[in-house]
Amino acid sequence: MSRVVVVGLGYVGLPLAVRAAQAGHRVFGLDLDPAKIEALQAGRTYVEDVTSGELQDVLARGRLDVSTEPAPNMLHFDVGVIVVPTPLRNGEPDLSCVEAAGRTLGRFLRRGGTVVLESTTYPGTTEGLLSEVLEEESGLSAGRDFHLGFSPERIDPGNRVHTLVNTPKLVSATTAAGLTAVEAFYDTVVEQTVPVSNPRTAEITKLFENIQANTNIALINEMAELCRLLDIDVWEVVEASMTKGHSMARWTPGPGVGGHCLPIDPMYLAWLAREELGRPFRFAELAQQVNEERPVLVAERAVELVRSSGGDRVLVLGTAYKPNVGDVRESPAIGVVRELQRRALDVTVVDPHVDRWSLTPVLSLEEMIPSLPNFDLVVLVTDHDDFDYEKVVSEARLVLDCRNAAPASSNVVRL
Ligand code: SAJ
Repeated sequence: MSRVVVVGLGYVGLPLAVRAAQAGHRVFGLDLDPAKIEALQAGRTYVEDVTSGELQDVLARGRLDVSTEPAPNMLHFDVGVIVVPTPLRNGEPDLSCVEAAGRTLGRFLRRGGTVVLESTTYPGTTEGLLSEVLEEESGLSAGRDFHLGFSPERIDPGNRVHTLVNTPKLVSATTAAGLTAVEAFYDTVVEQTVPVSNPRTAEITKLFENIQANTNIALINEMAELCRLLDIDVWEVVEASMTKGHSMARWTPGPGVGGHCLPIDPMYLAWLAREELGRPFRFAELAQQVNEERPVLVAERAVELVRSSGGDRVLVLGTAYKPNVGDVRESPAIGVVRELQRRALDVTVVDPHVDRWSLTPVLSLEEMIPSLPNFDLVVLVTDHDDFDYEKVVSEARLVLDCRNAAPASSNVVRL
């Protein structure tokens, strides 16, 4: 059993902290957000992949403590894991959270300790910025006095098949002894660890995983627009291509790409390519451009449809960035709604998973069905399982379906 500190208790950090506690470690979870800590101390989860029961169990057994403030019992931690956001600021990497977390851990780091970064970032962050702040705060030397590594998170929010435990976990460290320490920790929390040569390799592998997704989504989005103009059903093209059975992966067109990963992470590598190599990383930039155009395209199609009906009232179904989650970060729905409002349309939204939404009036799921006839157009942006698509089509005047989720009908137009 080790003494483990997890810095950042979001949709990646909380599952890791709870899993480490379940595996028998003594875990101390840190998060700057008092609302998160208050919820956790009350035994309430806020992450789809951790149930309140699992949380309450490790709290009751004294395996997990959480706080907004570091505490003396963090001293001499065995393993410190940094799982904090790595957003963009004005289109450039913002590693301020990683630096702050590194400084916090550095103050409690002692000889023999291990620090692992999980946050997605450009190659060179672990051995550069993070190593520097840890050494400054601790007075120790990375690789000699403490171990330092990188292990990318691969959480797919809401995915019940591929979980933290059964998704192979890349592990890396700056030294062989460090790799042994990092591997030993993760071997207690996941089924399979996959060592790679060094942190830079692990950092860029994670970015490659998300860039290939973002690029493929941009490709199918571009295909969708071409097929529409050629009067070809792109969804039939997708399904037909899958019959090949090999060397094809199923990507589907949509209203854009949301979440705090796919629209963000590739730009870390695009920035590094320009900044350090003086050359663009074209696929990342092109995919970003294509995907960012989608919400505007949705709004343009919606305006055409509404104007032809002489109305202006639009109901948007789904504001989360993907089905069955409540996260609106970078959600395409935000771009769609803002563009519709810019075109002076009267927009209302429904999303039973999203608690905080301030851009428009909100209808509850219960209010939605009886209200449908009051709207000139329904735009299906996020295809939550909660929506009764048969009912929506039967009650709505007109539906613009961005997800191929509604049944075919004379009043349904596909994006
Ligand atoms: N989307 C499409 N078409 C698709 C797939 C997704 O339009 O075929 C859209 C979704 O609607 C959503 C966005 O892309 O708006 C991202 O959704 P996602 O489920 O593909 O990705 P995330 O952000 O939830 O999780 C991704 C996953 N990485 C990859 O798909 C390579 C997940 O496995 C990662 O662990 C996660 O990023 C991460 O944390 O990096």
